[in-house]
Amino acid sequence: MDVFIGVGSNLGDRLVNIQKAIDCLKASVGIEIIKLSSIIVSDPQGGPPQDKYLNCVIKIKTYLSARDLLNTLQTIEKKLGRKRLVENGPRTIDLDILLYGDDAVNEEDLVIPHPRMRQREFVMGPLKEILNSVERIA
Ligand code: PH2
Ligand code: MG
Ligand code: MG
Repeated sequence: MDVFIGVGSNLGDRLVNIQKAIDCLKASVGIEIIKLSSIIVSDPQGGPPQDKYLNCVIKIKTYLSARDLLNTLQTIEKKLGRKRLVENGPRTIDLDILLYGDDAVNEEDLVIPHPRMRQREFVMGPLKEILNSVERIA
């Protein structure tokens, strides 16, 4: 399945956090990284006053179900020190499933496509960059 993951960080060394998340994804069984977008700086949207974010989008191929992928992403978030304190508050790393093929999922803790992605330029910009890029030949 082709899957797009939204990545955000605004706590600690943001670039290192994103690099570590990519390394963890690479090391995960059943996940292959296909493309990385540029990493952009973005103003925080929602939540308490907080520092600017670094955001990017990653395209992967996976045979994991959406549920198993969510579990894997949450394990990586915890490993990198994510603590859920305030809604939309500062975070070392946030890994969100944006699109899971053409599938729609509507469960209490998992909604795909990501319900707020269309209003978020820090998601749509990097996502479009990947979608508009040309597949590599050989
Ligand atoms: N994530 C949020 C809330 N607000 N703002 C920016 N700029 N980038 C984010 O990744 C972000 C946010 C909740 O996940
Ligand atoms: Mg998020
Ligand atoms: Mg999240």
